Amino acid sequence: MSTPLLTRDTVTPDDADLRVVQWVEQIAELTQPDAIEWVDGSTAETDRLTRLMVETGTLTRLNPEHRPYSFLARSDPSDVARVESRTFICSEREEDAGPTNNWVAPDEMRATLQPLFDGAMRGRTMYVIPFSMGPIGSPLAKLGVQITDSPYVVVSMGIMTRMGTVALRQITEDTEWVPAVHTVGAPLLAGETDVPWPCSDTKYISHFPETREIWSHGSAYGGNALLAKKSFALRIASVIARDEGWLAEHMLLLKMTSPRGRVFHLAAAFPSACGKTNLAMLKPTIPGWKVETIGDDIAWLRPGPDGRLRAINPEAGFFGVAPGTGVSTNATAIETLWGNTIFTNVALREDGDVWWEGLTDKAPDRLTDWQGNPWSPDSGTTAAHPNSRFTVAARQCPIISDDWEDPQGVVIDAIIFGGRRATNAPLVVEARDWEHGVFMGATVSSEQTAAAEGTVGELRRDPFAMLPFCGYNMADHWSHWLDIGQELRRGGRVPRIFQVNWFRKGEDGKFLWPGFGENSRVLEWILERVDGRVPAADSPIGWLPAEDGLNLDGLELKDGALQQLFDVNADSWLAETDDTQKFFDQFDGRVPAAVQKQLDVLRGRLTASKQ
Ligand code: TSX
Ligand code: MN
Repeated sequence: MSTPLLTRDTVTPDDADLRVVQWVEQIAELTQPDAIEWVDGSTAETDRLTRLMVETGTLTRLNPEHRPYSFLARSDPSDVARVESRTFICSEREEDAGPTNNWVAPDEMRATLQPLFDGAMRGRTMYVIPFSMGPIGSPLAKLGVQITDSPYVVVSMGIMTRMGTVALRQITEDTEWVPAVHTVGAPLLAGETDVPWPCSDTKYISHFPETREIWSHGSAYGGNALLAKKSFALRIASVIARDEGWLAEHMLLLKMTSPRGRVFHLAAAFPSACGKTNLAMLKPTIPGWKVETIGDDIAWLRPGPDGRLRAINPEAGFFGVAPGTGVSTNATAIETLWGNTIFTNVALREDGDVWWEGLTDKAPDRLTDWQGNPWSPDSGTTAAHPNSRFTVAARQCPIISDDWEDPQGVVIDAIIFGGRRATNAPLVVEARDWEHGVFMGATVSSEQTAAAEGTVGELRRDPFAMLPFCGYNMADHWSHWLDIGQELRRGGRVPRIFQVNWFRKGEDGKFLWPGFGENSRVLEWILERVDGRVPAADSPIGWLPAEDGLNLDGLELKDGALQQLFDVNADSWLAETDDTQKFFDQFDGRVPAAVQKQLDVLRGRLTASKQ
């Protein structure tokens, strides 16, 4: 049954692919772990690892009466988020990474990483995690193997992916699989005691798009460490997708059923802090409509044999931001988190349950904050870290769609791009055609919300919400989208593209649109456009809802709010087009002509509208 390798603790599965076994041996030789464990994905294994982490202080078991099979992890205060400044795309040529990525030549990065990984796992167990992104055996799924020395990463990957023996069995002689090596970068000397959250100040999240490898050092947090997610399913997958003719996108997926029983599927891209998970779990306020969740973060989309665009959620769980998630903003997420959940950097209640800002209006008494200190509302800090998270299986979502694991994917009827914009961007606008939609994707932006990220109010460009996640030149990504449009056109079934903005403000600085469940009205309009059931009004920026086109039954908007939500001010839009041109100029002539033409046409229409 077992073939010992390197150390006596090692149990290599008999049927493991030889290339995987050899790679594991090679990484073990480099990183020098005390033991190797092949992860099988069983419940017994999860139980053993969580118990181990409770002993070492990495996890606190929550009160099972309130939150069964759930844990709180407190990270090191220096390791609380993805670090974009330490994320690298190591393509042979700098221009293939493009101006929006950190680029280092592959040889140079290998030379940097070699001494860092040398002996990095001393005193620790090396875990081998085979995983599938997408339903096991789906033609749209892809395989990977992550090596890590963090049991927290193992248990998290077990929630976020299809992990273990089922995935390893998919890897045979001629299967493509992506190797990902992760270390917290904190080797233990003999006799040295461990800390609850080992990590290192030397952080590298490195991607080699040409050889399709991922190497991550120094962090155990989120996307820095759960390499199946942003590193594989977006950065490496976007490169594979470009080469194979499909799309790996930062999009939620949802199914929506009309009162007449017509079923639609939507894919939507939003920058961070726009409430993607909230939209994926929307509770419609309009009667008769139903929303079901397929995914909240990543979509892989591919023109199918019938010419229609099909999509899967490659993930198996949600790694969602906790603060702001409450019964009034996302009751479905709250239901999803009933148990079997890992919470990271939230606050601990006296009764052994969790809390974060926005879970309830009022903080409970005697909280312990995310750093383990006593906390009260007048502490002057937040109880939960603003980037604190829940990690939970998607199947626990009460409105998970029955087709969320369809191996063929779901047919996409409409694609939505959003942003957080106080001005200019209307509540909803439809693109004139695919090229115009690609332009909308290329110009996605959000206004800065926190001074720490830059000047408040300044536009942060986030094309396709992919700025930190595209594994190749962003302008080439737009060309690839144009190519996909060509292919869909040949099949005769092109999804319609829309832009939405829930965050427009009036002169009083207040939000004009109530958002949340009321966004179902906007989705209804989008789907009725897809169905050809409602007229639209032409405007310089695309198709807007015609007079009375948007269903506002039972909704009280302030006087003038509707007009302001759809106002197109030619002068401020023209100023924005100047900014867009500057943004395009960054790409040294790689912006596709069809996208530049969209900008020129937009300027022409805006200028004409002033006459
Ligand atoms: O997630 C949000 N959505 C999408 C919901 C499906 N948020 C939270 C964003 C931070 C992650 C929103 N915030 C949305 C929204 O549609 N809209 C707003 C702005 C807003 C906030 C509060 C109110 C209204 C708008 N409150 C009242 O009107 C009372
Ligand atoms: Mn995301």
